[in-house]
Amino acid sequence: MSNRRNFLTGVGAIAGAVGAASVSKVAMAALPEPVVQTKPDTAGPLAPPTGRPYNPVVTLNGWTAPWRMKDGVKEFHLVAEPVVREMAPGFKAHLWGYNGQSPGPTIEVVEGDRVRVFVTNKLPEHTSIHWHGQRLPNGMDGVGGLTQPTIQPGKTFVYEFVARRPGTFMYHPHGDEMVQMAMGMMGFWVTHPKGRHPLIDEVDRDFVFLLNAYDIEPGAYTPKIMTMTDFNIWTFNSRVFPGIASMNVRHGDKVRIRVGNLSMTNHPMHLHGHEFVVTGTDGGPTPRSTRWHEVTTDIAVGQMRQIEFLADEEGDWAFHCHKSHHTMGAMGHDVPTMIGVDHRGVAKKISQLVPDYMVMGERGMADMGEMEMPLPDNTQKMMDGRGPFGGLEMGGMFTTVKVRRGQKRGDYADPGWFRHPQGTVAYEFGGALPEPARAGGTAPGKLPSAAGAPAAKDVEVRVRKPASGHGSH
Ligand SMILES: [Cu+2]
Repeated sequence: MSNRRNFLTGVGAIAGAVGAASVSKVAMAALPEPVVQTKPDTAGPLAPPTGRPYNPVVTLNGWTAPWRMKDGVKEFHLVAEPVVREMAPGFKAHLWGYNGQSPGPTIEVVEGDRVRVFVTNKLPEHTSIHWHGQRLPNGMDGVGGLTQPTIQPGKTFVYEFVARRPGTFMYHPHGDEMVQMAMGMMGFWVTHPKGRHPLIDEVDRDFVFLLNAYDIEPGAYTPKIMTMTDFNIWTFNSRVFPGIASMNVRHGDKVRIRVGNLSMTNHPMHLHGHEFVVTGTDGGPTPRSTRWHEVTTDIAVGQMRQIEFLADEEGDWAFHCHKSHHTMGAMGHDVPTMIGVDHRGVAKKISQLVPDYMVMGERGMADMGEMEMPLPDNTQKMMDGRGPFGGLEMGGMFTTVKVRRGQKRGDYADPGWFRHPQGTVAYEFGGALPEPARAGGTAPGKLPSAAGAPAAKDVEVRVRKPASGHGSH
């Protein structure tokens, strides 16, 4: 077990809290001890100590729940509880999650396993867990009020079913769902195939994470729970760049990345430098005839996609949501477009009155990533993270796939920034700049009028950056 794992066995005294549900006599026996993770680090793969073998996944800034084997049944214990999640260094959020973290631990089982999950509710309100995508008895589906009574605070329920089909799944509450998912309650579930599967290839690396979003005001610690679309913190597994771990692989590795979307909008996920195929959805593996190469795949709300590619180009390759405002951090929505506006005079006057005054975005917004504007405590910088060449100007759903020849098989350690071979980095041109030829000899800054046409009144259009009121992300 990786030494980065820091398991505390905090919640010991809940035996006897078994509540209303009585699934079987076995289920009424002592509960397995819940395992709690207090750090947001990426834990190494958890090789299965019992049960059938499989190639474990690695959860970005997360971990896999250990289990107890009891009479041939894999028993897990999830504790729904308030947690403190470090979203990035210097930025903590008060969320709800499972076993010390949001998202909760990844559950890994094998096709055909009988699984029993004890769910203890330590939240101030009722909850339930829905096992998204699973084939199971209706009464185990976890929809509060529809298929079971909700789990009241202090109570423990038992879910039990056979993991019937291999694939990529999620779990989340189905009781006060909008609030509880806005607070971070969710987790990943992987059912590995029990043997060779015609549509599931063996891979060298298998990463998983969830897309989620929060509305946390600068300086606040707790997400706003009534937000429907206007979220401002865009996360992989409740982490924002530069807090998101890189995916470190060996040159030549076959890599699988499984992504589930439990935010309230779609995310076109984009990989640099390689083409991938979508090999599975929450419905299972895709038929080979449906797979084509692409570099971006859109993941709608409530969907999962698993992508696969051969990591055969060395370097630090960006992997991010292609909605550009989803790779940025908490920002006010009322920043006007100031590009091209010279307000030095005004700024000077204001700064005599307000010493810290800064004008936002006079030359674009790139300056804002590095500027020393005072921020409230516990606020994510809007665009943070430094690379080997300077600021990355990314603050949300962004990470890298680091492909290295020197990476050992099975080694997930961060190799640091890529050292580019000499002569392979874009460089500044040092020669003289010729005047660009412009149609009709129009002066720079003016739109050329149609060739030959009499000079009509020029129409100038200015592009306005989306400011307030972009409610439909
Ligand atoms: Cu996005």
